[in-house]
Amino acid sequence: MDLRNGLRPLGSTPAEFEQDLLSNLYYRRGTTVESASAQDAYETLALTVRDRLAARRARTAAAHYESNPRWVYYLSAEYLLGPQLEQNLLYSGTTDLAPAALKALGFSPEEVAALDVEPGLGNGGLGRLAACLLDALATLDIPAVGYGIRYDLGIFKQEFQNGEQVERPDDWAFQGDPWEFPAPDDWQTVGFYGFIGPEGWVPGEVVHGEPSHLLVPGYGTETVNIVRLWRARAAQASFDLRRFSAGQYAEAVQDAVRAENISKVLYPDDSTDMGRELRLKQQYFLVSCSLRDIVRRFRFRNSDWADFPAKTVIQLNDTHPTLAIPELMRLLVDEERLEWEQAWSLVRSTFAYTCHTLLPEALETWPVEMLGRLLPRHLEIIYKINAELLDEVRSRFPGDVSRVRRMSLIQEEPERRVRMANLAVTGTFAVNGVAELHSQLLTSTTFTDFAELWPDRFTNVTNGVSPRRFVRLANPGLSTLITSGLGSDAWLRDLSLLSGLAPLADDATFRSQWRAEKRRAKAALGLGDPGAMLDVMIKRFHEYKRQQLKLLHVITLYHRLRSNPGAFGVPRTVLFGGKAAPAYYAAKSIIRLINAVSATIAADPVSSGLLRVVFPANYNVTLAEKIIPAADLSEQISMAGKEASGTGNMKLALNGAITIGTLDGANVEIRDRVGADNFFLFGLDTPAAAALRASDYRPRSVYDADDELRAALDAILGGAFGGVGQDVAQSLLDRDEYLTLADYRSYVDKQDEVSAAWQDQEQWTRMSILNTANSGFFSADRTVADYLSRIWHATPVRPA
Ligand code: GFP
Repeated sequence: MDLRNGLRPLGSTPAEFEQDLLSNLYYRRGTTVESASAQDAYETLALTVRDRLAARRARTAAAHYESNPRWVYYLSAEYLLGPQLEQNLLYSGTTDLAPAALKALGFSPEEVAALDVEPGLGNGGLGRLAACLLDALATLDIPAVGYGIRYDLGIFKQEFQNGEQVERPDDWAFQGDPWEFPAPDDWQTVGFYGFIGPEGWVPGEVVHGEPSHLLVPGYGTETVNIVRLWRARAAQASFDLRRFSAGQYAEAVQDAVRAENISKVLYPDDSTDMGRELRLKQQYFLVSCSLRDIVRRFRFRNSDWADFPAKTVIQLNDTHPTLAIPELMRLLVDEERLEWEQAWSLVRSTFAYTCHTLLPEALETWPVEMLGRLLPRHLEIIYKINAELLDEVRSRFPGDVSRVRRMSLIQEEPERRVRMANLAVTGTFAVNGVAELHSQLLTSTTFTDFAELWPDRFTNVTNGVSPRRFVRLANPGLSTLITSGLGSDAWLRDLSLLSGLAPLADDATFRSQWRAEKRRAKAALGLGDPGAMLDVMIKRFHEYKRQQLKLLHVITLYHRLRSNPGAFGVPRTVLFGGKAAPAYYAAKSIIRLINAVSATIAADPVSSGLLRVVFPANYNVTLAEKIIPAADLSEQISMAGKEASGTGNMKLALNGAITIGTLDGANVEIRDRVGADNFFLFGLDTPAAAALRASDYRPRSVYDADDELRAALDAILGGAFGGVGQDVAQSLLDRDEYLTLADYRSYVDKQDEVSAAWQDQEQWTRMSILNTANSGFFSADRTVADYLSRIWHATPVRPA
């Protein structure tokens, strides 16, 4: 008996687990073994596993209450949490118990597991990074809460129709979500619109935020943290009974529908003003609910505002939650009645900001008109922050008018807009990029002026990934092999121990076991020939990431195959995975062209057994976990100076894929660690790419000078792939914004080296093992340790 919490400990024997499963089936699901559906079994299993974590959660919360620690709050518009069942089984130590208990009750564990739907509450790397950091925070016993939005519809489901991407709603929780704990008592009120009267801001619309939380267990420790997600609810008065009684059913609920639209979808289409305004509403909804919750938690435990920064650090995951800065000012000044100066000093000692991009167009700005209409008081506060900022700039750099203009929180031309990144830098004590190169480029390009004003504010924290999720769960076979090679599974909590695998690269038996694991993973993926090299490009579609470059290489291989099938050499399966933003037409054209090329190659008997292009639809965490273990070659081929970090590159290297890549993002650090001999480097580096972009670059002359490139582009233009993709080829010839043609020759030649290297399977396997052995640095645990020592300065609290 755990007396302090009055908890009956949950049993860990098969019989006890089975007993709990049965009682949950009866008492919580309200059904019986005879009449239970697979869904009943799934939900009951989830409850049984969740209970075990909830018991740990109770002990964690007790320890947190006792120590009143410094909290790390992570504010993020996105969380790509991945499937919950397999994770929670592993973290609760019930991976073996569960299937046995299910079978004993007559259920099929496979059928039950297939019902676990991943909450797709994010888009790409940024959302997945957030999930990896929460995992590492719990594993390191740091008191932390992740805050986000509980979107009804997550990232769309991607389907292909005639090769074109079609988006379908992702109603991920249509059956309810058994992992979630609703906490309706902690609801918050959020205002929008209205005016500023003598008493302050009077909102014109009021919405409720209702939280629920998911458990975030640490691995190999007792700690269980939470991620708290807000859902918008209409204030009760918004149902119009009078209209309903008059038969105006739609009108009766219209206010409620409008309120609840706020958390309806992740990334509403922002190609219209309405869509943009909805996004801004989402951002404010997230920060307002979360900050009120943070303030509530602080006040519950403390009485003096001066202690706020000592007890609180709030990390802004990109600019989406930047309104938290004026919102906290408003709460402190208008509601808590603090002086502006004291409030500003608290704000500036509490927030930190992570920037995830190098694309100027990805730095958010909002029209002053829209922000002022939606949040009039916040605009006032932003103006005041700006006035103080510009005074500081003027006194440090007298007479430098253009600097003042660049640094202002308000852009004047061509339209007055609020620059969220400038606000984020101004209102925080630390700003970090997500890889060494990225952080350097932030201070030397994106934020130069700010770095000159406040050099100490800028730092780097290189991204990392969860080894539990992306090695242990994704690749159980390889994990077992690693554990046997190292003699222990301690690497799952200290990934630097992987370096102990390096000597095994010279052990022929270990190498053949390693190869066998790759083949097994390929077979599990359902790819016909496990002997073919699996060449993988999995990531969001964006022109800077250059899926089009990979595609030009594929077409070149196909042309070589047609002209001389006998000399083709290495059989390859090229796999693409990823989604394009619904309104991003150029990226959608690339998707369509990939599918067309894939169909053409598949239909041509000459390619049989030698070249294949596969593009499974709806790339998500679930699919990533299947593809990554099987990959031989990892494509990280962005234009240098554009990819902030990349994290897929880390997941693939950790699973023994060898990278072909540019010197971009974290590729640079991966190459430094795995060694230049175990990495296929090509292309222009950042200064060379920038210089070429700044010069009179003519993609057409590159085309004229290279026969294979010309043949590839001519094939597209000439309609060789069902007449699809002419726009893609034309834009490369006319503009080539991301220097695809400039890097083509270097890339294709390097791919020839890749094929040559593949012929020596012993050597390839050696390289593969060394990639894993030397990638221990890329653990999210190390990332969190860096955040702790450079920014957060929070200390672990371990449950008793
Ligand atoms: C973004 C950046 C990536 C970076 C992640 C996480 O992800 O370079 O690795 O954030 O920091 F672009 P995406 O939106 O590209 O997926």
